[in-house]
Amino acid sequence: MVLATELGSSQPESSFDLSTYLVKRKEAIEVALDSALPVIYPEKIYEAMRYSLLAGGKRLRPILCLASCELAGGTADMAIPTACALEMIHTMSLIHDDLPAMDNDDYRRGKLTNHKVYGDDIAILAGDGLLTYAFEFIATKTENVPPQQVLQTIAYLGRAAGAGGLIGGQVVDVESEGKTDVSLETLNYIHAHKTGALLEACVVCGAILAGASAADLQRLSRFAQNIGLAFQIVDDILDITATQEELGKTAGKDVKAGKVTFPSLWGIEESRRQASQLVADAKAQLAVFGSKALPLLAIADFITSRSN
Ligand code: GRG
Repeated sequence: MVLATELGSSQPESSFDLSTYLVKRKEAIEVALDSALPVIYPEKIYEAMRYSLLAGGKRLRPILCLASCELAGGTADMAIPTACALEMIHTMSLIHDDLPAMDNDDYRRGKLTNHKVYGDDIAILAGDGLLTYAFEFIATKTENVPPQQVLQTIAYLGRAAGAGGLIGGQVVDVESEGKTDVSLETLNYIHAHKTGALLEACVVCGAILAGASAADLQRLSRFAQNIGLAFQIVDDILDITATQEELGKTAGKDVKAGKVTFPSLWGIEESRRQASQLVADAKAQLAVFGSKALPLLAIADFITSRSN
């Protein structure tokens, strides 16, 4: 297990250096993910799972989980197995999303997609392997957290990943494909579920592990719902404005597919304004936490300023 010192300690209250924080946290998460998933028999499946899990990415979800656990008075060590599990679930959703039956993408995180390297059959199974292992990992590796809080975390995550969360969002997305009359309400549903549900689970589960009160969980949930939507709006903008090299995946896919997105409904400038407003609303939810909220506040700002 990763030690608190390796995870980088909490920052001094007056200043907060987000880039150093993100680099340190990302390094610690890479180490934890690497040791979480050794290659054993049958090697092929573990190699395919590791191929995508260790392919980089911003590691935003585990970083949010650790930050939220600390905000709520816990330690990063308490949340590291859940943080790894969140990245496993996120990665499995990317593997399945990239399959020919879904988005049919050739590149992800700057590398060939899982099915391009291992074939559709193994890619499906690698996703399944990561999804199931995520829950096993939380249940078996979480230490120094009351069992009731671990159970609540597992239940929250199961709901977020399931038909009422990621899967539901993906289903409505798939059903909306090729339609030009997708409403803002439907678009909001898709993204609140497909992207927002897991981001919310990151923040809420971190705080559950720390034993946060129901009122604090509510505040953190509202914070995360807002940054989740802002994250997706920025994602849609970047699909138009960024290059394949910057994104590590095919750029301009939405326009090419004639997909209804936030910028296609609002234009880029208004989309940026909406994303900034959502981030401002998100940050307002954390006012009660004072300087303990500095990392989450800075991450919220990063969501609108990011370039990939
Ligand atoms: C969870 C059981 C289960 C099934 C998955 C395929 C599917 C169902 C859902 C699709 C979810 C999906 C791909 C949502 C898009 C989310 C999104 C904006 C991804 C990009 O996230 P980043 O930018 O990527 O954080 P990195 O690579 O940095 O981690």
